[in-house]
Amino acid sequence: MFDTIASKFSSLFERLQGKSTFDSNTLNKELSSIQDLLVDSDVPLATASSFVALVEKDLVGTTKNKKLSTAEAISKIVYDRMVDFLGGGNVDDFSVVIPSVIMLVGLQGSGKTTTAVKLAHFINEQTLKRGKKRNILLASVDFSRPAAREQLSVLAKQNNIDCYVSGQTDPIKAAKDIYDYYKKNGYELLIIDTAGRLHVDESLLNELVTIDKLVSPRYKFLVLDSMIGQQSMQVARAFSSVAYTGSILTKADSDARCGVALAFRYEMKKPIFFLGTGERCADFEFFRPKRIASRIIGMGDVATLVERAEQKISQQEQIEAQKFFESNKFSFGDFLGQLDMMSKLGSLSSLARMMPGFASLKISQDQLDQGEVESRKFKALILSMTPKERAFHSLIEQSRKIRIAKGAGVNLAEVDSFLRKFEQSQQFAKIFKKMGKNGNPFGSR
Ligand SMILES: Nc1nc2c(ncn2[C@@H]2O[C@H](COP(=O)(O)OP(=O)(O)OP(=O)(O)O)[C@@H](O)[C@H]2O)c(=O)[nH]1
Ligand SMILES: [Mg+2]
Repeated sequence: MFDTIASKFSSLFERLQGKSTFDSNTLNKELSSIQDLLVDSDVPLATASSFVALVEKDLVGTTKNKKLSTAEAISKIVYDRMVDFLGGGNVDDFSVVIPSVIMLVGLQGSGKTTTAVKLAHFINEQTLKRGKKRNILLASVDFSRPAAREQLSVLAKQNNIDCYVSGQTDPIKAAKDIYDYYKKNGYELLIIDTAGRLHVDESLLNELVTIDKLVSPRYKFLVLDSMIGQQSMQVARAFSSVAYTGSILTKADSDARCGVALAFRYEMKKPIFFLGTGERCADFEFFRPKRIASRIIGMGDVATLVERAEQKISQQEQIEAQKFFESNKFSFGDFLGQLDMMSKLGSLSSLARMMPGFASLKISQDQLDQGEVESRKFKALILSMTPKERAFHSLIEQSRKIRIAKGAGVNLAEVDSFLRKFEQSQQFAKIFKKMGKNGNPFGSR
């Protein structure tokens, strides 16, 4: 997510590091490279130049008032302005009012149907955390494709969410029928999926406005595909007649540039509520300007990583993980546990991208994929060991290595290399332990 721009910002900040002052020529050059990299990331020129003008203005005040070097000031100001452009630092998470109708609108293929189910699932998960349950109904008024309504009901069923398929034959009658069904059956929330078009046209907008009047949605979300780049602003403006509440950005997991996020918020002055980050139902998160700004400028997103860990890893597992790092005698069994825990958090590449400084390391997708393959191989190797071998790896002599290699479907050299890497990681554990005691892995200096 935002990989390209993150690595460009990282290179820019690296280049500036250590410089305490700039002559006006250099400064202008650096500011215009910020503008260029924004435009390359699909930010409309007008938005990018407003951004840079504000950075320049802030720079004068900050270097005068605070004891920051120009380079430090630029990275801080770029971050602060980015947060501001994305909606500000104190945006509250969306909290749905009950009862409500939520309507999703957007272009064909933008992700409305998938998002309808993701949103229902997300609200369910959030409510469950508070020990409650929400009664949610999904329904579609998309008559443009024969399989559209079927698609929603299949996805809803897979995720145990109620879905009503109206027997009516046109979107307007169906909307009325769906609304009556929602009311009669005491649902707390109705999420309506609508039809899309390749381009916004009058007939679609008229249809949406009529449905809007019939079902009185409290929230109308414009579902925007992050990949459509500069075209997104035309779409956002064209849908204005539906008076939508804000937007949901989808496909942010693709090599999405940040253009849509920055331009939408700045130009439309409406909030972005959520981010779709993958095809799975759980790939959905709140849009939080501070975290997104960190990702865009290559500072990582540890807050989201911690949140994910809290949601997906039990407290007991977290205590075990702590022990793992503190012990210098961890076994293959512990290692297996760590691999399982990592996979609960997401793919290696999605985790790596949230680490601060990742963008500046310039690790390629191929290298990350290779890491993913390696960790699967490690898992197969450990699973081919007996419990005794997992606890005492010094037992693993030649004949055992041959058996383990066969069991894991790898060659002998790979077993040797794995054992060597494991021993190295035990050395790391010693360093971590020391770090825990001294606060510095290299001892006191
Ligand atoms: N990678 C990724 N794919 C997504 C995301 N959201 C949706 N998709 C995919 O995008 C494609 C289109 O999604 P739909 O939900 O069918 O889009 P739609 O807006 O309902 O499309 P129409 O009904 O044709 O108007 C599907 O293959 C989805 O799996 C996302 O956040 N990330
Ligand atoms: Mg659809």
